[in-house]
Amino acid sequence: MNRQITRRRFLRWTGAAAAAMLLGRHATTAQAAPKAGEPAAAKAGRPNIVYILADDMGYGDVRCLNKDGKIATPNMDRLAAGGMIFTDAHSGSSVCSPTRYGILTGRYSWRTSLASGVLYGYSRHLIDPGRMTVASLLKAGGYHTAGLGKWHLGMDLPTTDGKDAAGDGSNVDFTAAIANGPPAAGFDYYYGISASLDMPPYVYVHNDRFVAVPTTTRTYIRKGLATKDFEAIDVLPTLTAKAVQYIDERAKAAAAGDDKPFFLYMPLSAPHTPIAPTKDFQGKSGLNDYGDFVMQVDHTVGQVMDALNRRGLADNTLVIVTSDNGCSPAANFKQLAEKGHNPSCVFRGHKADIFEGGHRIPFIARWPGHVKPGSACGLTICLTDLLATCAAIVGAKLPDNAGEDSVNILPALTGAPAGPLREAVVHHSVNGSFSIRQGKWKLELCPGSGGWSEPKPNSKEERGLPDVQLYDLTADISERRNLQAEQPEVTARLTALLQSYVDNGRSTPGTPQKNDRDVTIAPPKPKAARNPKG
Ligand SMILES: [Ca+2]
Repeated sequence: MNRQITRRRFLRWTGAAAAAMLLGRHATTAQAAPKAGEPAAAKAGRPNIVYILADDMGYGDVRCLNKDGKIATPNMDRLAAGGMIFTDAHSGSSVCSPTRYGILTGRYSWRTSLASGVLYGYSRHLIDPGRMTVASLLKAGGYHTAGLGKWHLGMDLPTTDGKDAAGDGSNVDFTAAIANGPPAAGFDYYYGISASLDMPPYVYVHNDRFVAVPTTTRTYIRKGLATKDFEAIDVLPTLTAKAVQYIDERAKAAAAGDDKPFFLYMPLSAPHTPIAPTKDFQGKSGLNDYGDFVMQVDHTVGQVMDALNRRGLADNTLVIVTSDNGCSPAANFKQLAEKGHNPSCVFRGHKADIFEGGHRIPFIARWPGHVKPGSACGLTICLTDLLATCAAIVGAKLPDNAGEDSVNILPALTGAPAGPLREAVVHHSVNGSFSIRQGKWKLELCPGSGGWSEPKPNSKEERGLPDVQLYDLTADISERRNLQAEQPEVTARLTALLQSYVDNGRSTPGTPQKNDRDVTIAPPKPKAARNPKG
């Protein structure tokens, strides 16, 4: 299958230099433009793309997705009224770093060296600098690209002794340039934090530099180096203000003749721990501080939409709001249940799990003139699909060594897909357990949650359970009746399909690729699941 960049289109949009760079890196030969019709979007003018990624916000936390939800989310509801909700959207993993890798590269993270768990604030880069990302694709396609938020994909920090950064940051040279961070992944502009809001260093990063040298410490779950003026409570408002400022700047640039569309990737730091809503939101949900923090995330969505509307950009912008995994138990499910609210809606489990609560996530898309207002889509999609979707929007063909697990969801966004978009989707839990879903069938290659809910990996509750779980999600959305013994053919078929995705280094059509490590789909070796608050 031809997945190579369409040279002619790139030359036309970006000039020879950018196209040559992209082609040199990702493709060996140039191809003529595809004969099939160009995407409508490419013909009509490329849209701006704004991608807002909440951190640990559950499917059930968004009112328009959960009629029984008790958190007011008027801005996300308004976005849905003007666009489309997806009821079967999934993150590739049930924790932060691997999902983010998948979003930006279109490749499942379990193909990398990260076999389980997450990265930390001083971790080295996970995205190979030679790998195409959504940002590098769009940049080569003529976009201005910005990232505002929590990176959590590692970056190579400069050190005073030439060794890797120590876990406590003691050898980091906070005055020197950072390598293989957001700029290397294709972002023209980046402002944010290196990992989760509870992972040091508590120092903002601007492009490839820390903004200041930390001279003190802070403890947000974890203790670590911090600048004197860094406060966790300020991070979401800061990112929101930066986003509004960025949209204003792009509008001014357009007025001055720079008509580049923009890609704004906003991986928010919230409602992840430390759960720290600002004073304006404290007590507002009537539930608990987590409910308040979700309301503040919703407010951020509203601020971004207001800025787009104020600048007349909303009509030509594809806005996506989603979450990197399910809600964390840090939200206090028991307390929320007492008020009638379930962040996981009808789904079993939560963040970190192989169950639906770990990876079925909110997904709302708005794009006037392309996405039907007030519509809903029940097709299975995955956050790894962004790369292929953006390629389709700009009329580019992906090379074989990019977006190995990315499927174009534009047919779903714009109306009438002929059938399922994906052959299947693969999920991964915090301890490295696999699951594969095809249609109504979901096979989980572990006896328990593979994460933080019961039955936990290697717990006494898990002992004696079958090695695998097979659920019929049409009849049993809450994954309670394991059918693996009754449906051995389905179990065997899905196991073989997953193995073929591993062996081929990809789950989409194209030339087989290599994984970065030997991947085994068998249940992980006994090791207690840690709670890294990732
Ligand atoms: Ca997360």
